[in-house]
Parts: sequence; C-alpha cells; structure tokens
Amino acid sequence: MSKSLARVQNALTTAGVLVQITQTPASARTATEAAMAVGVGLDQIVKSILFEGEKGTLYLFLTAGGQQVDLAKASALAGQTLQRADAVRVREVTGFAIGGVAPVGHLTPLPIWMDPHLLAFGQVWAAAGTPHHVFAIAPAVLQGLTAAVVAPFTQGV
Ligand code: 5CA
Repeated sequence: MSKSLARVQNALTTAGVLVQITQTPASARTATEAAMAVGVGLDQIVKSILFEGEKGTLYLFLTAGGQQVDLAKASALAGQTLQRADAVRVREVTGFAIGGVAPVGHLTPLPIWMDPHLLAFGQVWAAAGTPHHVFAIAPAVLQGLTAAVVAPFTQGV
C-alpha cells in the first residue's frame, strides 16, 4: 500500500469514520475521470483544490466536480490574495501529488472550506491519496471530519 493511501486510511480510521477505500480500474486523476470510473455525476466528485496565500500558507477548498473556484471569493474567505499552489508546494504540505489529493491525512494541517453544492448529495466521492483510489462518504460526515467551513466560493453563485 502506498504511504499516501495508508495516511488517508489511518486518518479515517483514527477519526472513527468507517468507509471503504476503492481502487478504480481506470485513472481517477481528474474529477471527470473519477466520475466515469465510479459511475456518478460530476458534482458528486470532491475536488481538492489548493491555493497559496501571500505568506506561503496553503488553503484547501473542497468543491463539487462540476464547479469552478472563484478566486476573488476564495481570497475573501482566506482574508488575503490567493493564487493556485504549484505541484511542489502541494506535495510538500499535503504529502499528496495533484490528482490524488485527499481531503484528510495531510502532512501539515491546513484551513479547509467546503462548497455547499456537495451537501446536496447523500454521498460524495473523494480521492484517497492516489489517482487510483477514492472513497464514498456522506458530505456532512466529510465536513465534520475535515472541520471544513461551509461557505460559497464557486463561480456564478
Ligand atoms: N482524483 C481526482 C478526483 S477526486 C482529483 O484529485 N481531482 S481534483 O480536481 O481534486 O484534482 C485535480 C485538480 O488539480 C484539477 O482540477 C486541476 O485544476 C488541478 N491541477 C492540475 N495540475 C495542477 C498544477 N500543476 N498545479 C496546481 N493544480 C493543478
């Protein structure tokens, strides 16, 4: 088992959240691929998008697969101007490579926001640390697990 996958499994188990991590036969590196691999709608896939603040702090935005983060709204929530975090920073802070970033199990704890669109579903699917592993979870449980702040930050809301 990869270290990244094990970290996600441990984070879930430690929190007492019993979910099954599934290996996808095809790549689930993007939300579109994940939706096809799992056989659910795009908005049921949790995208984990990382932004970097002016002082190098990373912020995680969990959004529904079909939604786009509005940078101005995200910056307003963070209280500073944000830009996309590069792949090296993402790996440094979360321990995950882009395409497999999980909402839990980060090397360094970081502030997390959650898109209210995700709460419309009974279950959503998130990456489990690799581009080939996902897990299904009730969005309210995901919110509790990540201590994410639920707030709108997507385009067109
Ligand atoms: N495993 C899937 C579904 S759970 C997944 O991780 N999807 S994702 O949306 O959370 O991660 C892919 C996202 O990474 C894409 O939306 C894309 O915007 C972003 N991304 C891709 N390349 C880079 C890069 N070089 N730097 C920063 N972000 C990137």
